[in-house]
Amino acid sequence: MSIPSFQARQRGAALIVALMVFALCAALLVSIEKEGQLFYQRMANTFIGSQTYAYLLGAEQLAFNLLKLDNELDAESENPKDTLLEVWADTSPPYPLDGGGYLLGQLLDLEGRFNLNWLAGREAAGEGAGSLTLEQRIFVRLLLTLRNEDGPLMDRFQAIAIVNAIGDWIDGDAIPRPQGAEDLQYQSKQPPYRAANQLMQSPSELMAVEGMSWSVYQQLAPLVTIWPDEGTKINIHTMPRQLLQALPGGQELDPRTEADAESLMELREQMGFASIDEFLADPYFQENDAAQLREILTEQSNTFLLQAEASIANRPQRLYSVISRKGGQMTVLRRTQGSTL
Ligand SMILES: [Ca+2]
Ligand SMILES: [Ca+2]
Repeated sequence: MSIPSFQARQRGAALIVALMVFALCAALLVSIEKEGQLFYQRMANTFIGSQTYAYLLGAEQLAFNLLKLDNELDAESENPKDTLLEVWADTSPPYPLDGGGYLLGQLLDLEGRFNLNWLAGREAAGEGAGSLTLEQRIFVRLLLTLRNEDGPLMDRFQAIAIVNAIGDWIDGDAIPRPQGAEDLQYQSKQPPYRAANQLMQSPSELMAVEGMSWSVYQQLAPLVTIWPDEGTKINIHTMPRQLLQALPGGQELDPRTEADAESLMELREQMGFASIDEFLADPYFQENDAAQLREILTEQSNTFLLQAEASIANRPQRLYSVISRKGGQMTVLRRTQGSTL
């Protein structure tokens, strides 16, 4: 081995080591930059998320102010009402936010809906055991108004079965009603579960009840509620058309047609109803026991649902807040993000 060739090999080895060190440094730098970008992205996401949520809470405050204002106006009125012609019910266009985002919100009256927890009742023995209560008959009719392009989503037999299954779901006992469902039915499902045997805590519990399907639930969800938990009535000024179709009928279980309810809906949109008595005096209710219906109707509401959406950097977020204004005091009863209640 000659000395020059030994030196040349040494130089070669040093070059390889230098190249390896360079490659290692380059790989480290790329990795550090990637981590840095991820860190920056995470920080930006957190910041945008917090900022959007702050806007959504702002929408809640705005809703409080509108409901307070309405409460003050109602306090000065001789005939206080909560109607869809009032300011709180306005659907305002999206409010533009800095940087191209938007904020929008809508207040809905939950006391214009059917309260599912009404269905726990049973017709008193002696008045025809096994028959349905006034509220249960209204709910059967409401179920029969649900339709798709092929016609009604269910027949009367299925509607009564759902009403009884909901009653069993809520009532404290384990004795099934006719066509109802208690633990026995739910424990044979995969996975097995048990009946709640208490008042519903969310309308989405409906999906666990025997006989309920996704298509029925989707149509029913905007028509039903579980709030307020006491003193529930239906506001004649805000109830949806399907509920108006379901309201009259006495002992009958067929709902009125859309066309039947239309003239009353038009009257409400144009002039509003003067009072519950005037509303019930309409020939639409002639076959009914007006005194019995009057018991479950009201002209005022104190439980509302705010549906708000805010978007910054094309990342929309939603907030659903159930707001109570009992005694003029604003309280958030439930707040959920992303999905409906
Ligand atoms: Ca009002
Ligand atoms: Ca039960």
